[in-house]
Amino acid sequence: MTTNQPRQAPASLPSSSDLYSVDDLLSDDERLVRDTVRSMVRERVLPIIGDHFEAATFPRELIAELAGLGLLGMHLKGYGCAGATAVAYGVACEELEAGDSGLRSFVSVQGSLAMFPIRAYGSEQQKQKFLPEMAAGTMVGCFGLTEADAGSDPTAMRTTATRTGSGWLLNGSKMWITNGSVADVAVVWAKTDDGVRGFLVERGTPGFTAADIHRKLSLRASVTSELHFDSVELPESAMLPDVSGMRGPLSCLNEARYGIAWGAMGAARACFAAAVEYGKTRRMFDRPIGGFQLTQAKLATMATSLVQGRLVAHRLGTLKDQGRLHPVQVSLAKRANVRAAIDIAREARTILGANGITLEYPVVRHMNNLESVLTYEGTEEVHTLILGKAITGEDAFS
Ligand code: TGC
Ligand code: FAD
Repeated sequence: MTTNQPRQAPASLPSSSDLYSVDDLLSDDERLVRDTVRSMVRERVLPIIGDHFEAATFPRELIAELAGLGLLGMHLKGYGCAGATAVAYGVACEELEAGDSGLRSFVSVQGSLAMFPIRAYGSEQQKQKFLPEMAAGTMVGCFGLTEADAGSDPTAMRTTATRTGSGWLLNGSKMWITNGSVADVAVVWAKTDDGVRGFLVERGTPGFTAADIHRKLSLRASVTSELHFDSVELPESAMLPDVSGMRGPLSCLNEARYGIAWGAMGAARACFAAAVEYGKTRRMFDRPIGGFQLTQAKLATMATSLVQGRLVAHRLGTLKDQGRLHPVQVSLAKRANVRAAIDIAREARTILGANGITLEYPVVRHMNNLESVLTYEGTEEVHTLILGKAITGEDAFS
């Protein structure tokens, strides 16, 4: 049978890092965020981040730049915050984490874990005092939920706040706290007679100390600390008035996990791009290693996971912007995208051979960082069980 239909030329193929043109789903404003953050990362982060990772230091000089781009608390409204869409916030996380997970962590903790609870549950006075400065980067925040013996199960926390005549007495300690020793204000979750409550503890408050955790082999360009509270006296006004119970801290985690679902794809994209480039230029057995079928199979699987993860992140953002996001959907995306990213990073590492273990290339840095990302904000296993509970109705935690 013949047909008179004219033959159409196939559409041109987008770049290998965005084979499904997921970026076409972005609005003009979101594309501007992508381009601005991407060029900041290229010009200001990539030249220095390997050295910071090696020295185990956080590039504090970047805080003002992150603030200048409106990235601190960017998805919050009012009080000096940018009020951007959830998708724009996600895009920023993806671009930042293409630089380093430590940079995205800083922004996640500041905006989603420290500023969000103040915005959502703080008094007007707390919002006025902290949020504009935190958005401007002149005040840094941290989030203290985890304790040495209360990680996946934060309800086991031992930190307590007891009422005094004029306020509260805080006792206990927190472990693995991002930005802990650089923070001007710590959002600390503690047990009270009225359930778990959040407290704003300012640096320099007598009895409050922070000590950095050393010898980390992951997330080295990020500060991680222990916080200690030894009979810390707090005024009544230090308590977040509008939330009690585990809903308080767990609702903050939704915000940060959301950013991680996007961010992990940035780290994955950077690893994939490094592997593609290396595959084209590295020659072995008289040909580029990208010409070997085994290398192509690796790259094909990586490219597919990247498309899938970025589509999931974008859909998650759309649901959030529509006010239809359920925490289980966040768990699905955090779990799936971090797993995809770590698999991509490990596979990219193999393509780079011995060069893959050095800081001359970004891959092993991302790969090691992603070990933390897999664990924090709910381990892979915790998110598996959250999904399992949603699917079956059976709660594996209790
Ligand atoms: P359950 O005791 O049943 O629930 C308690 C209350 O909380 C509510 N809730 C949530 N609300 C909002 N969003 C969520 N995602 C929520 N999950 C639970 C729940 O409705 C209930 O409310 P109410 O009013 O009825 O009392 O707790 P659960 O069984 O749901 O949760 C158990 C489990 C294991 C899932 C939870 O404890 C958990 O997520 N554990 C993981 C702990 C974790 O992720 N820690 C992260 C610490 S912060 C961090 O890692 C920062 S890294 C930062 C960086 O550098 O980027
Ligand atoms: P555990 O809870 O002891 O888990 C150990 C293992 O047991 C994991 O594989 C876990 O999945 C598994 N496991 C536990 N329970 C179950 C179960 N019911 N079923 C199956 N398996 C289970 N916390 C903060 O509060 N603020 C921060 O800013 C912060 N920043 C961090 C930064 C870094 C670099 C890191 C590494 C951690 C950070 N954390 C922070 C802590 C992080 O949230 C915890 O490490 C995480 O919640 C896991 O707790 P854990 O390390 O005590 O592991």
